[in-house]
Parts: sequence; C-alpha cells; structure tokens
Amino acid sequence: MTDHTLDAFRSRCQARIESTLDALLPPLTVQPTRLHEAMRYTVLASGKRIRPLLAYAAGEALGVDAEFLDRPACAVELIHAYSLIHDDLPSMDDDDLRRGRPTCHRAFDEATAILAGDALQTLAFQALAEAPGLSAEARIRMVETLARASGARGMVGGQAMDLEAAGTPLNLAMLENIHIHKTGALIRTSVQMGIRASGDLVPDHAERLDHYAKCLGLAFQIQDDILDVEGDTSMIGKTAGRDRQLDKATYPALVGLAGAKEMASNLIDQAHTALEVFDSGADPLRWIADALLERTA
Ligand code: GRG
Repeated sequence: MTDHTLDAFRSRCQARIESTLDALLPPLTVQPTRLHEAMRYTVLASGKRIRPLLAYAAGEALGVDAEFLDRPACAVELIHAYSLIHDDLPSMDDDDLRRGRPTCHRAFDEATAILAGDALQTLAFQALAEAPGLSAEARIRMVETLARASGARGMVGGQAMDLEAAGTPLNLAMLENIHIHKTGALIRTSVQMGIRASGDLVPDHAERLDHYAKCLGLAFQIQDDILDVEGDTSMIGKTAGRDRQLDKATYPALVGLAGAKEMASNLIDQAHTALEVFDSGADPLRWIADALLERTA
C-alpha cells in the first residue's frame, strides 16, 4: 500500500468507482435512451461514494485486491442511487433537488424516474452475478447479502417504518430501529462485500468488521441529523422536502445537539475499538470513521 491519507485512498478508489459505474450503465446510444439517460444522470452525479469506499476499505483490511471489489462496491452504489430516486418522488419525500441538481423525476418525469430506479436495482444484482474473478459461492453470498439489506427487512423496510411513523412521537429505540434498517443496512452491506470477497477469514475479524459497520451506519445518520440542524451545508443541493417539513423525530430533537454529537462520537470510538486487532491495512476504515464525524455535507 502506497497511500497514507484518506484523500489518496479516496482518489485511488474514485477512479475505479467512476469507470466501473460508467461501464455497467447502459450507453446512451442504445434504446430506450431516455431511460438510460435518467439512470446515468443520477448515478454519475457527484455523490460522496461512501458505500463503495467502505467496500474497498474493508477489502484492504483483509488483503483483498481492489479489482475483486469493483463490481460489489458499485452494486451497493447502484442500490443507493435507486433508493435516492425513489425517496425523492412526490409520493415519498417530494424533493426537487438532489446532489445540487434537479431530482430525477424533475429532470425527466415521474414515470421515467420510477423506471430508472427499478432498472438500477436490477442492474446491481446483474453486476454482482456477473462479477469477474469471484467464486460462484462468493457471488451468490453477495447477492443474498445485498438483497436482504435492500429489501423488506432492510432499507425498504426502514423506509416503510419511517413513513408509518410520520407524525407520531418516537423514542430513541424506535428512531434507531428505523435508521438501522433505512440507512444502516446498506452501509453494513458495503463492509460485508469486503468480507464476502475474502476467502480465508478469521471469524472474529468478520464480527469485528461487522460491528465497525453497524456503529458507522448509525453514526452516519446521527451526523446527517446534526448537519440538518446546524444549518447548513447539508441543505446545499437539497430542498426542504416532506422529510423535513413533517417535523420528524431526529437525534438532536430527542437528545439535544450536544447529546447527539456525543452519541456519534461514542459510536466512532466503538468503531475504532472494533478495529484494534487489525494492522495498518485497516487504516482506510479508520480514516473513514474519523472523516464521518468531520463531514459537513
Ligand atoms: C425509497 C426504497 C427507498 C428507500 C429510501 C436511504 C433512503 C431509503 C433514503 C435516503 C433518504 C435520506 C436523505 C436519508 C439520510 C441519510 C442518507 C442515506 C443520505 C444520503 O446518502 P449520502 O449522504 O448521499 O451518502 P450521496 O449523495 O453522497 O451519495
């Protein structure tokens, strides 16, 4: 490993992520071009790529070559992109802006946006099923992991719980349960991709990485809530969609801003503790954990 900073690690991964996504997405020269344009419009916009970065970082901790994680890392990003398109729809959060640009249904139309999300979801599983260099067993386990994390017992379930809870008072445990599913499941899966790609694994190491990912997923959401309250840069490129208008339960609302910051910081400490047995190969995971607390967008 020649990189010694998060920036260097990120730019090394970024090139792989962007070229893999570009190669996976259907070209604009092929029909139906409007659908393909909507898919590319959303996926190739400037996201933070946290989920694919985590997959590569978990792989690095376990000595997995990055090339084996190109497809798994991008499969998670494709699911994430689909979830953002559907989350922004008028029937959900009803947002006009995403990543600093009109949301997919605003830039195209609602039907195209729904179909683009659908097609991105299936593309994610195709990308995994056809991933080169991985054993059939690794690929099927990745497909299973991603399907579970994205579906009714994972992200979609979390979104459903969130919608059902709108307007009702939530306690901390209820809020945590929503976010563990809605946001956390996919972040956990990103790390799982690195674990699944590693053939030879000490069981304790898998558990530790999974614990790291669980802490990170929750800390990510708490930090998201903190950024919304603080002001704020997190609203750049977004509109006050229904999510924010309904006065939903958030961590700062339940435990105060200082309490939320303390919770996020404790979770990052726990994430670091989980990595204690790993050598410097786990440094990218450590850098990502620290950067999460410092993020402003
Ligand atoms: C509609 C099926 C369905 C699911 C939606 C994840 C999700 C479930 C909705 C996203 C809503 C949201 C804004 C949640 C807050 C945390 C979060 C996931 C933020 C967006 O992720 P980032 O910050 O976005 O990684 P970028 O644009 O950087 O990729």
